[in-house]
Amino acid sequence: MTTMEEKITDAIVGRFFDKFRANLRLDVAVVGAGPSGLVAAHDLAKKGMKVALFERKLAPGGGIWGGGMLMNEVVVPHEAATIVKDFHIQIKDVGDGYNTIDAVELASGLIFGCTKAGVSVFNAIAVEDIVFQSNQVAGLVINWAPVQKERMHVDPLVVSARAVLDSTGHPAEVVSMACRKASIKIDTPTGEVIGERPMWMESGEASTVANTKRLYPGLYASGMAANNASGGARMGPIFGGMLMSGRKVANLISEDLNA
Ligand code: 48F
Repeated sequence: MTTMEEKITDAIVGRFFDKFRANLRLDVAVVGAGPSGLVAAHDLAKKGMKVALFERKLAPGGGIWGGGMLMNEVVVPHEAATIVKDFHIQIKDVGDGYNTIDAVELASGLIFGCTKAGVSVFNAIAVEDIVFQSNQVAGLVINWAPVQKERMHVDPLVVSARAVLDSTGHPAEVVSMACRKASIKIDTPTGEVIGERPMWMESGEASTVANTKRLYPGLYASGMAANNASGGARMGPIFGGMLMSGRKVANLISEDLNA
């Protein structure tokens, strides 16, 4: 007879590996579950794409949870309110064109919206390299985050994807890795990662969306990763640019993949 212990372990192992196996060949692999990656993954899944999101930390949500300086409220301008409403997240008007959102509701609402839209979210998995074939970014090299953190000498595994989205926030890890390891020139004014500029909220909000684009065949960037790549300013706890960047990149990727 199967013991309860065997049943529980078998259920988890079986379900996890079914999920993992079903995501070895993707339309879009999203790296980083901050606001821009979560909106992008959600929108792409809603458009019928096969999407998986890989997040190094145990809890997806990126820089949302802590609001500004650990005060867990964030600000979103009116022009991004429709995106938030798509996720049934509550906003509160504070005048002058701005709204506040409870940071915990924003993070959890975006994550729940993603999974409900059909995105497979793999937390505690870090992306450590890209697949680069025939001059195209074609997938991700992944490993358990604790393996990376402990610097264990353990070989990774690989998933293939028609498009890779770098939504890793300030470090733009995937784009930087691609430039360094594949020696590619990306679609920025210098052909390289220019680096994030200091705080300028108004400029950073606009440049986050403007800098959201395809940087190389198969490689896209959103959110602060896009600003880092193209030299945009940081903007702190206002999240309109992040949410609109996620929506913009989802439209770009789906147009490219459906072309
Ligand atoms: O930084 P993050 O929230 O990304 P974002 O969408 O939003 C930026 C804002 O949170 C904030 C801001 C708002 O004005 O400036 O900073 O640009 O989330 C990025 C996520 O990517 C994960 C990281 O743990 C975080 O949750 N990440 C980074 N590198 C990797 C990764 C990696 N190599 N593999 C997997 N996940």
